Amino acid sequence: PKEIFLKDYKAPHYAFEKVNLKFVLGEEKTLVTSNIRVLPRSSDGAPLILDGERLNLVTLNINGSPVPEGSYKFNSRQLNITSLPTSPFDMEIVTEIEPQNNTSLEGLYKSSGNFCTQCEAEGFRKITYFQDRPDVMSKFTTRIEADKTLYPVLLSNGNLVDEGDLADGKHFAVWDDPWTKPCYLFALVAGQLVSRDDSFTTMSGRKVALRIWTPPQDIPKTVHAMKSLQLAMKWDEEVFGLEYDLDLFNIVAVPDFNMGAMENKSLNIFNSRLVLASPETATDADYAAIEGVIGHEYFHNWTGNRVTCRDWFQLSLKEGLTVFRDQEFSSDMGSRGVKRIADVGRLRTAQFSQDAGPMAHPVRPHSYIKMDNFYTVTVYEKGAEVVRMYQTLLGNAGFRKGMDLYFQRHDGQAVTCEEFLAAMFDANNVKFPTFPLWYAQAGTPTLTVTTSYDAGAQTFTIKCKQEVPPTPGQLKKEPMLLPLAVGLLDSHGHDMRLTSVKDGTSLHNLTSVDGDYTTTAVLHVDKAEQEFTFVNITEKPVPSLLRNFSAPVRLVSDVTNDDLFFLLAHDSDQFNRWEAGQTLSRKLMLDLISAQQKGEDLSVDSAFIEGMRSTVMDSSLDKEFVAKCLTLPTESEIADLMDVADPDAIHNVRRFIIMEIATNMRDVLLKMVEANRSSATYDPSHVHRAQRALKNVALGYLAMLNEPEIIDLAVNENKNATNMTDQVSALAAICQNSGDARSKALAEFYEQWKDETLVMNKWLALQAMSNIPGNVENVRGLMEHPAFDIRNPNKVYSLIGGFCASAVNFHAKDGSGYTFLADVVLQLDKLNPQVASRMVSAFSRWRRFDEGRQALAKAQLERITSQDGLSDNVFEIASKSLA
Ligand code: HT7
Ligand code: ZN
Repeated sequence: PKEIFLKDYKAPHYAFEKVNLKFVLGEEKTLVTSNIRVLPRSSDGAPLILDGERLNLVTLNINGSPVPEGSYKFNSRQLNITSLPTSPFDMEIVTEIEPQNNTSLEGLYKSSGNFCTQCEAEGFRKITYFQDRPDVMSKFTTRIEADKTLYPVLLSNGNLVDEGDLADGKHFAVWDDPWTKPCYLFALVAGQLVSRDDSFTTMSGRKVALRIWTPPQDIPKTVHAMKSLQLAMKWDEEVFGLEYDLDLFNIVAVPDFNMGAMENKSLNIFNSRLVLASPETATDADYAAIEGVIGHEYFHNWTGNRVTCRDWFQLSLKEGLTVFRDQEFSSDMGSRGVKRIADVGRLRTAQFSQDAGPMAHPVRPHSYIKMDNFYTVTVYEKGAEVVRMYQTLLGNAGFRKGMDLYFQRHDGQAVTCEEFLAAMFDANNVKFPTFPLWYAQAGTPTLTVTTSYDAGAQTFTIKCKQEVPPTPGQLKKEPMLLPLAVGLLDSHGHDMRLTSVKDGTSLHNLTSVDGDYTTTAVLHVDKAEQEFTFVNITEKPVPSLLRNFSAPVRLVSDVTNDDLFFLLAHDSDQFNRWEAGQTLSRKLMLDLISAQQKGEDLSVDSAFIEGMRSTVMDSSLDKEFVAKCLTLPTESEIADLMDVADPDAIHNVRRFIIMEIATNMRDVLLKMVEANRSSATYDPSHVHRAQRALKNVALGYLAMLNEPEIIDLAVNENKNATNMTDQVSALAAICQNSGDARSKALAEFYEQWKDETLVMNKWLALQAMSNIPGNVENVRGLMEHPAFDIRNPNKVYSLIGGFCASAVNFHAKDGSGYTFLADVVLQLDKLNPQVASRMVSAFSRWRRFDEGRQALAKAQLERITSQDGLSDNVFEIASKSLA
């Protein structure tokens, strides 16, 4: 397979000014006619190279005449046309495709009988020959012809400009998109769909029609999605001054979709799981995800569509920025502190681990084999952290100035990350020379902080050491500017006033935005070693470091356990208050793991339990925040901190601590269950969601004790649940232990929900993630169950992805988990390489385990790479994992 490098980027020789597409949709063949107005960008007569895969070329004309045979050639990937005019010309290409046989779910394909498209990143080349790259931006008009009974609804980008009936029971529609766009934003949908219709009046008074399309039976489940869309449109106007730019915005929900959703211009296509929700079938987490992703795709209209990427290496330009925007949107709609905790949790569990493994890559990768493999937590989540750092460094108003300048300079263009950075810095008149390294250097920096107080001088000094670890292909790294937000707590737990800080020889005054004193200082750490001294500090403070997780680093500090308990009780920064508890938990878990490995008895310090108890009892705290504080770090977060990951020991210790908490706080936890039951009618608002979160963590902890009385309680919670959040949480609590109650609850749940495919995915995931020994056989069995379908990505993510998330069974010592995953990957690769490659990624951390497991995992990876006809997608991940 061919590797593509950022350094080789060259602008295209030809511009495509206007593209007229005609689709004649059929059951056997679909005919695609593409008429393109081509503008040569130089007079050098360079060949025009068009991308195309799995296409049957029918005709190729230039200015109305067939291109002679000697003037073009093609292979399975490209069509190369020579002897072209040097002035503007018209090119017509007719191709034939078979969407009904397209199981890769990219290009034009069928989902539940309806036609739909997915073109990002490089799917348009499966529809017709084209310069399939984001820096070729054109105006598109699309005519769709299809059988009227089978496909009554015909949609594409832009405005509907014509429609009507044709002979033989067919009809047509013509859509015109007035905005230029790259072909990855093209979309087409045809099928039996109905819409929920509503509207939004923009800040300049334009009425925009909003439509959410689903099969008829799902329409009642689109209320929340519509509300989320309206909130997102309003939020973008209020926070960024960005208004929607067409009179119609469509969303279509499809059941078969490789990722979450796609921001095609004015015709977003969504995985059904991120649109459809009712209290009975969707959890609070589903409701939150829908709000976030509806926002995310809508926000792309400006960050991604109006200003797009020059090439796919710049993906984070749109994705990092848009994730940041959706995180801010969700924070404003709910609890800012809890949202930050959830986002950092994901970053630390998934991205830090990617950054420490064989697939580590910078936010802007230097090379790829298959671009689909770079839609990663690094590009998305770490990319969002990079955007957040601009905001932390420049302040909210400075960040907004930068965004305004970015749109002023680049509306309608395809640009690079440098251009975003330049807009941010120019708008604020700053230069931070080491900041661009965040785009180029992979690996999570370690920031080591030591502190000292000088009572005589009344100064408090913070010494920082920054190291960026080596990653594949990048052995030496430079220090990069990272904002370190710091607060200092006095002995009462109050924030001290911070007036000035010395950085080397210069003294900086610290003020808040309104010129008053501040209680959080943002230190600019940009050297390998650096010292900052706060002056006028009248007593020894407890430092609160890296407030709100101000930079994506691993923080190592000399803060003591006593300091951590103090911060857990008092820090005004909600994130750091939670983080203090997590740091204590991480230390405890690592200590107990090493005790267990030495065969020693395990015990949990009473101070830890008391810290938990006082957090839970503090009625001034948000209940969702308390639920987060009660939740221990994930097994994979702990595995990452160990020299040799020991999945059994980690699991046993985590379970042991939960049982200790449940034993010692039994009464408190029972009270929490009693006091936080849902009312009969579901209320998705924050207060009610928070109650459910707390109740369900408590129930899960209690059920771990496996006492008959508590299992009865969980069984009742399951039976009497008035919403899916409570029902599935109670089911999960019961399923932690094997036995009759578990089998019965699973069987009843299946009977109740077998006709709701999205609920069935929860049922599959719950069983797949089980830590019950030997679960691999159950999962193999479930692959044959009617609730499973290997062609549906959601089902694969639930069952196979769920299985890989259970470290105990996936990493079973006998290698059964590894063999199972390799079997599935090879089967899946023939159908859907994108999904297969996401699954094979579960192997990528195999070197973190003991020698026995390493040998078993390596053997399976070798079995995969030696397979004939393996896709480039799976090859890239598997071979990089082995390298
Ligand atoms: N921009 C979208 C990316 C996407 C995608 C990429 C590869 C393969 C399939 C895909 N479906 C959607 C989604 C987003 O980040 O907004
Ligand atoms: Zn996106």
